[in-house]
Amino acid sequence: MQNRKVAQILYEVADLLELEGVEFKPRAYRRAAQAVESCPIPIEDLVREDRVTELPGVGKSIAEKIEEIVKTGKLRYHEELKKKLPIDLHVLTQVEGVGPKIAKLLYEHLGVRNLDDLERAAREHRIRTVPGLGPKVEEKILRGLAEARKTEKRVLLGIALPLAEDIRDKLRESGLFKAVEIAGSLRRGKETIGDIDILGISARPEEASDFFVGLPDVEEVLAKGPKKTSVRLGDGLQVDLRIVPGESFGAALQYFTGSQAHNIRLRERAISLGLKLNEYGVFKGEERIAGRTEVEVYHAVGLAWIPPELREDRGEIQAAEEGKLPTLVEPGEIRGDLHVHTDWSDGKGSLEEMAEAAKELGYEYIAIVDHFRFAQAIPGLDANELLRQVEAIRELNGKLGGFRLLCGVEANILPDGSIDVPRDVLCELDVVVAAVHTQMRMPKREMTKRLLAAIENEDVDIIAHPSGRLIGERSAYEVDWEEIFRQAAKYGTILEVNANPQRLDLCAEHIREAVETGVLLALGTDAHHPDHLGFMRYGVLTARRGWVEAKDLINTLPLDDLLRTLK
Ligand code: DGT
Ligand code: CA
Ligand code: CA
Repeated sequence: MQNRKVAQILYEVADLLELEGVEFKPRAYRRAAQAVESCPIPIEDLVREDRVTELPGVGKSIAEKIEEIVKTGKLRYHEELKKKLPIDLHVLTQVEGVGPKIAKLLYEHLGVRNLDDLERAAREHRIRTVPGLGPKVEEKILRGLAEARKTEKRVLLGIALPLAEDIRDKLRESGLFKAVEIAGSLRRGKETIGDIDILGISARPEEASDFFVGLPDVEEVLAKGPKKTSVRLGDGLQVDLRIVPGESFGAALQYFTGSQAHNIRLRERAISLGLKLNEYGVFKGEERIAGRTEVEVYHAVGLAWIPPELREDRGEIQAAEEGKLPTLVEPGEIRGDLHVHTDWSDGKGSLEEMAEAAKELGYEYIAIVDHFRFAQAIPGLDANELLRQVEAIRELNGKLGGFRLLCGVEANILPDGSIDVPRDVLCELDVVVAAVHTQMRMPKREMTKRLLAAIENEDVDIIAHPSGRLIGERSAYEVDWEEIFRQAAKYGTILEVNANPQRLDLCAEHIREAVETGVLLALGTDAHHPDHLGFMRYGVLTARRGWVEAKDLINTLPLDDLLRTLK
């Protein structure tokens, strides 16, 4: 999979163009980069099948550039741009506090080309000497560096999970294993993954590990043995396979699912009960009293089984002890997707195609919320086109059996907090989604005011991707979340959990705060292609990590109740 590498070059082209003061193009490159990065299909496959332009936001010209990168490993256009600014711009701007402009200043004044240079300059307090920067910027960069180092090599859940499931399924089909399960942060549904952990039971461990290292994705064998084998895949991701005895499988699954903080808490509890807990089982003296299944392990220490998504030492053990674990929302309870784009704006599927794909997933409805156009060069509908789309949707709904397309729009929240879609158009719609798409680096107080204005606007139903973050690319807006959640609860404005693996926005921690404040949530994939409807699972995992129950999510409502809630 070369998706990440291709995306990085495109992101860097966007930043370099922006520094040259080029308009609109940077946005186009960034959108293309996002599309490549979050595409579940290997980009080299799309190139081979001549399907690159199927990616949302990718036209002919950028498609040719993507082909060039896949075929030659680089892009001449990128190299040309880089001659003027020979630095690791993409890596540097991932550090919070370093935008393209600051990166350029740091290069010109201090010769900073990469993360190591940046770190040295910050530690030696040279950043504060650059005109226009200062001690505050320097401190922010130092903090940002620590974060960037931590996330540097992590992979998105949306990339790692399909890869891991593919490996798991191949191991299962080999006939060499009695059981195979995914453990680690992946099983907990974390938004980024350090490495993939897989557990198996096998009566033929040597053959089993031979089979594992022979899988087509494996590039390098890091360690090999009958108990533990580690490999590196083509795109750098590490996979650990541990083969454990059946009577310890549940205990090992518990241990290697983590989190480490949860495990430490659980072991303390075992000790306080006079028991010993480790990856081989729960022991009373020398006797193993549990270990074969996870349920057994939790019961042995007096707890109900705890869903993996909750295992972060955030109060789940106490909740299990008191019988107060939440009944987490299940994928099967989701009746529809509330954030879908079509080829009326920048999506790649028609209304019919998106509806068909949604019906196949067993949904009862989806909300069509194409972008409203706020600048000529950016794809989106104007008021008349939106009204025509409403007509088209109403007509199509007549032919879809029990299934229903909701008419909506993704309006822009302008810097002053107002919405750019005229009111007389809004009242024709079933659902109004609003989101920030421009001027994202506002000071905290102003950005909070901007979002609050949208929340208090009675025409707005849902605030989409409320924090604006792109994982590993762009940090969240600075916002007073407590205030946002309080007002959203008060005005009954719904906040989105955007299920696109690059966004997962709100994040799990904010989801939990929001729900505790009484905010209702809506799951939406932000699909720009029929295949993207499948992102829903990442949204559900993230919601579960935020302790979400069915009642907190409007996607679990039957159509009539949903429409009533949106009114
Ligand atoms: P990752 O890979 O960084 O996304 O996160 P994890 O949680 O998958 O971490 P990993 O792969 O290092 O280890 C898998 C699990 O094994 C971890 O969640 C908990 C358990 N584990 C690993 N090392 C330790 C340890 O030193 N103490 C305890 N209590 N548990 C550990
Ligand atoms: Ca792991
Ligand atoms: Ca591991």
